Amino acid sequence: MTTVPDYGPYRPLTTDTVAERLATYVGMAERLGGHPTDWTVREVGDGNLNFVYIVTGPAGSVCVKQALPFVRLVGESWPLPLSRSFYEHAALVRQDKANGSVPEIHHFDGPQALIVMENLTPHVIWRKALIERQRHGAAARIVGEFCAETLFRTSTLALSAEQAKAEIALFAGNTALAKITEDLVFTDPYTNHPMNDFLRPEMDATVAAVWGDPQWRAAIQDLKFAFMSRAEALVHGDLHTGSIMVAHTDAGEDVRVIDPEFAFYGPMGFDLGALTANLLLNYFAQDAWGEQPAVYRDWLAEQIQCFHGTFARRFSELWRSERGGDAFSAALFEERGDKDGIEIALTGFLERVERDALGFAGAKMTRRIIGLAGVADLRGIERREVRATAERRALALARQLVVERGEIHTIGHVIERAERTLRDVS
Ligand code: SR1
Ligand code: MG
Repeated sequence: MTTVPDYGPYRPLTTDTVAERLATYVGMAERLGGHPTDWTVREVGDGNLNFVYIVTGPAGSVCVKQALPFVRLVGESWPLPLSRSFYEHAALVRQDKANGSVPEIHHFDGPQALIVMENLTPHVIWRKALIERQRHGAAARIVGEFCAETLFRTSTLALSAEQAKAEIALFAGNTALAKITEDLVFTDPYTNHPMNDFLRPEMDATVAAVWGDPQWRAAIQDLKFAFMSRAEALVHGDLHTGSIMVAHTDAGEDVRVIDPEFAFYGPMGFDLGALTANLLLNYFAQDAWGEQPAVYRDWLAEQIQCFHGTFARRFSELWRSERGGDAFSAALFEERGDKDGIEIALTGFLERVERDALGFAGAKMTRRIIGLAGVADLRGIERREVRATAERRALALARQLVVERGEIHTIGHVIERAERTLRDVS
C-alpha cells in the first residue's frame, strides 16, 4: 500500500471483537491455533495514543495495534488521524529493510488502521527495566546500530535524489503527528500553556525561569526550525525508552524498536537526541529508585556513550562502504583520488549530527518535565522533593544542551556536565 487508505470501513475494536476480526485475516487461525472462541484477548496499551491487544491461542500469540481517531491520553476532544497507522506500517517496513531490529509484521489492515505483529515475549519496555535497575547491556549498541542503519540508508547518502524525494513526499502527510511534536516539544513548555503539566508548586520557580529565558527560547526555535525543515532521513520520531523492548533470551539479548507512528523525514540528530534524553532523565531520577544510585548512574553513562559511539562507528562504516546516493558522491571524492577529503567530510557530518542530537536531547528532556505526557521515571517518584530535585537537575543540563550545544564537543563532555549538575543543583 503506497497511499493512505480510505477509512470508510473503519470500526474500532474492543477486547470482545478483536478475535472475530483477526479470524478474517489469512493465516491467523493457523498461527494462533484452535478456534477464535478459544483465543484470549488482553488490552495492554500503556502508550498515549492507541489500543494494543495481545491475542493468545493454543498455538501462539500476536500483538494487535489499532489507531483510534483521537488521542487516547486525552480523549475524543483531541482528534488524531487514523493515517498514523499507515505511516507506522510504512516506517516499520523500511526500518526492517534497513536494519531489522523491529517486530515482525504479520498483517496490515490499512482501512482498519490496524497492524498485527509479533508478540514480543518475554520482552519488557526498556523504560520499565531501567526504572527497576535491570541491565540490558546490548540495548545501547543495538539501538545505536538501528539509528545508524535506518538514518543512513533512508538518506541521500544511500538513495538518489529522486528516490529520497518520493519517500519525503510519502511521509510528508504525517503532519498531525509532527504537529504534536512541534507543539508539545518545541512550543508549549516555553510558555504558560494550559496543556503543560508540571509538579506544582515545587517546580513553579524553575519553570517560570524557563519561560523567562530568552536564550533558551531562541535556541529552541532554532531546533524547531530544523525539525520542521531539514528532511535528512526517515527518523523514527519518538525514540524514547518506551519505544524499545528488551529481553534476556536463551539466544542472548534481544532488542526491538517499536512504535514509529511519528516517522517522518527530519534531522538525523532527532532520534539520537530522543534516546539520549530519556536515558539522562532516568539518570537524574535514580536517587528515587533504590540504594547506591551512583552505581546505576555510572552504568547509564556508559550506555549513553556506547549508544553514541556505536552510532558514529556504524555510520562511518556505511559512509565508507555504502555511500551510493546523490549526496557526497564518490565522483567528487574517491574517484578523484581525494581520500582525505571524504574523511574530513565524514568528520564534519558526524559533528553536526552530534550537535543537533545534543540540542534535541535538551528539548526532549524539557518537554517531559514541563509539558504534557511526562515519563514514569520522574512522574512515578512519590517523594515530591526527590522528584523536584531530579527535575531541576535535568532541566539545568537540558538548558546547557540546547543553548550551549555548539560548545559541547563530545558525549563524554555531556556526562561530565551531568555529573557536575548532580553536585551543583539541589
Ligand atoms: C499527545 S501524545 C504525547 C506524546 O506521546 C508520544 O509518545 C509522543 O512522545 C507524544 O509527544
Ligand atoms: Mg509510542
